[in-house]
Amino acid sequence: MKRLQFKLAGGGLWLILSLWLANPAAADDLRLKYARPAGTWTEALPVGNGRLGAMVFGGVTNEHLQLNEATLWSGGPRDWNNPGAKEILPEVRAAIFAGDYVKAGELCKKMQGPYNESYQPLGDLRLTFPGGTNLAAADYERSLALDRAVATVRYRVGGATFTREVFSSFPDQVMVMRLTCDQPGRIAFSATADSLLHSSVVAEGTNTLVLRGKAPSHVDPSYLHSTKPIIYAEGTNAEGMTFDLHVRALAEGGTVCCEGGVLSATNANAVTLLLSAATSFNGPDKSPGREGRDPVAAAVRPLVAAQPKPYAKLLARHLADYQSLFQRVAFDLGTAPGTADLTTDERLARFAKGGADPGLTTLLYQYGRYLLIASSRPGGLPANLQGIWNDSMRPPWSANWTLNINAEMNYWPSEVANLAECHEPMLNFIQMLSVHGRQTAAINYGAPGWVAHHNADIWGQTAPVGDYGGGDPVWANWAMGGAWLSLDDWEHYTFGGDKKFLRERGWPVMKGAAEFCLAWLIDDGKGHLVTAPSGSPELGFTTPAGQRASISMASTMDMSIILELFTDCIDATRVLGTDQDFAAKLVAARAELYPLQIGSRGQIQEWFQDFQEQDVHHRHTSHLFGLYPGHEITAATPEYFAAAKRVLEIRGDDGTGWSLGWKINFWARLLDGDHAYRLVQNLLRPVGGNTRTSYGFGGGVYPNLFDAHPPFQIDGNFAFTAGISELLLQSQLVVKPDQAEPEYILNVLPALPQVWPEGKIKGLRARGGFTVDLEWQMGQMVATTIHSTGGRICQVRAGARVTEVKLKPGHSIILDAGLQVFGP
Ligand code: FUC
Repeated sequence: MKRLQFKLAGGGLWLILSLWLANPAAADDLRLKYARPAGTWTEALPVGNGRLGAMVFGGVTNEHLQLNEATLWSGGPRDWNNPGAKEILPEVRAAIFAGDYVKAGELCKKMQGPYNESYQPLGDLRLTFPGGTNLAAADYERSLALDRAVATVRYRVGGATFTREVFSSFPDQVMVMRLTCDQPGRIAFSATADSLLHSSVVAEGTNTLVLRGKAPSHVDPSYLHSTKPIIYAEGTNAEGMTFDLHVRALAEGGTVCCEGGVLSATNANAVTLLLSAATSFNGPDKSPGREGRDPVAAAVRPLVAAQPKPYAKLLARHLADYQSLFQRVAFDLGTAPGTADLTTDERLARFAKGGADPGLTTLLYQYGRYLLIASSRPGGLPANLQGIWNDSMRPPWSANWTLNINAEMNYWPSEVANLAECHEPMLNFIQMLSVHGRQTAAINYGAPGWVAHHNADIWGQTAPVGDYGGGDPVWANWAMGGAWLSLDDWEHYTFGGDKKFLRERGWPVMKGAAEFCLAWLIDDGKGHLVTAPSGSPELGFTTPAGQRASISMASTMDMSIILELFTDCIDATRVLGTDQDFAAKLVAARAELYPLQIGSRGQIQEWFQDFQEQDVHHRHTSHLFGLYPGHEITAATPEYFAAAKRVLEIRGDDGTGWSLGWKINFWARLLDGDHAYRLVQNLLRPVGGNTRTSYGFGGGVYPNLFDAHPPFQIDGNFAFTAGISELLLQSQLVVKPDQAEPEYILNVLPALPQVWPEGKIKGLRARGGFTVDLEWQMGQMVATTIHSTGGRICQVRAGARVTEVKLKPGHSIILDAGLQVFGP
């Protein structure tokens, strides 16, 4: 118990209250740990600072760090727009209105452009230690401390204990590996670096190894069967990103030398390795081969700055930075007896057999936050399909930003799980896409505003991919990428309440997306506005005539995204007091949008007609966009609410990793925590080493808790964290026509699963600039602490109880089980 002082709003009274203050979970609950070195990539442990990433294998005779730099991509800027598309568009629409959906799909292919480029691996650092393979190591442990963002390897050889610590520092922009032993003079290794990309290794001075290379000018997506998928442009001034990796050894005692491509240390007491890397990426509009920035200078700068800092200082700076983000949320569901001494893989196996382990849920929850901090930091790129971790030149789906669910999903936890700063890279990326997407809208469709389609890459691709006819329109021609992404700007505003952000950055992006949608919508001749062509990612249907097709009009996801966007835009104009004429257009159009339909099975229809889906268990559940992340389907619309539930019953509780993660969020919004928990169990299923691409079932987690689609895809990790948050706290805002200040509703413990009767979470964020701490016992809320940054009014709901709370900026209040102000 700790005594806390709270300033209560309203009366301006100071009350002294005794209450539980969430203690951060014990440090050991926040560790992934293993008794063996990683044998495979999905056993290795990820570290990252948003830009520099490593997978740490932790061997005894060899250490292997597989390395990434977030900006290292194939290709360069290019013209992906297709001026011929606008000639085809009327033909596509005519086919759709004639009911010839097969023909419409075929015609759509003519509106495509080139495929996007691929994220590339940087290289590998390999350390060989003396002693050979017969080295007998005891007490081996490999771990990742989520509260410190440090990967540690520790083992004993004879009487000597060796320790290796690895972290990636955001403040110093270097990766650091520290090798120590509790006996003097025992640190020795030889290190080499290599890359799958064209590269060479040189020594710089006596203590630095430099790997210098160049990326291909083009890499085909992994799913394309081509004879020459990887192309390098040869010659001076040729296209292709260049890169540098510098590895510098700083020894305490002993000697270090660098010769013949080998960096070695002998008889040292300790060695600190500093790793720095940079590419010639110079923004999405500059050729990285011809107008790139100098990667050498960019790699050397942080190295030189970090070198004089002692290891303890580098570590302290890293911890101060990382923990300022990570420690905002503490989460405790209790610990099951017998789990403390188990390794993470043992816990996964035990949980899969039905052994209770609430700590595994909190571990995976915090891992999602860890991974977002490690892969998405201000000034950098947003987390791609694999965050920043990738060891392949043809990673699954190019490790790009897939906009029909995956890229957005990556940012679902960012606001609610108190990492709004980590949302920044995505918000910047969206702004960049909005510029490129304006050209695509104009050139491809003759439309105002901006559009993005299914895939984006570092070059800001916004047009339909498919190499002018090779892509299936069910994904390639989906045109709602920009509209969906724009909702992130609104979400960022609703959580933080930053009107300046909304006015200067969010609103222009949202407005541009809405302008495109207004132009893209057409009259169906029956009193409704529809999108056409329109598909439902990435599922086809059978037409009434028995044909297989995928393109028609007004699929539910299109209409729900547009409804959400228009509503958010209308609200934004009220909040900002701007663009009243535009708002009036949106109000008028919104009233005519083709509405949700309930089909013959009592389900929300996926398409404008009650077509039969080609796969009833398909991983995408796009027609429930209005349930989550949208706000169209709530308990206040009981028929839709029931019909949404019916969709999930038909789709079932299996799926790929991200599909399972989405379903946790759906069931949370359906206020059914127990059903959501079934998905939690499925998502925690160990998939072992299975990395074979599956488009159907079998999602789960790898030994390192990376989400398995399979293969590895990080969105499921992020959806998990978002979904668990959503089970514990939901919030809405209501913007009334005549009020600039929205009203906020906080729903505490809306969908608590029965398996978590007791628990506490500190630091969740709610819309309106609130931060909320919750404690519950016997399945009932016992204390809710609400902190307000912006000083707003909110309505707090716990089951049937409702109360209104008025808080001044910076003030807090504690409510008891009856939602009464907790007082002495
Ligand atoms: C979409 C999904 C796949 C995968 C890929 C990255 O194409 O349908 O399942 O997640 O994106």
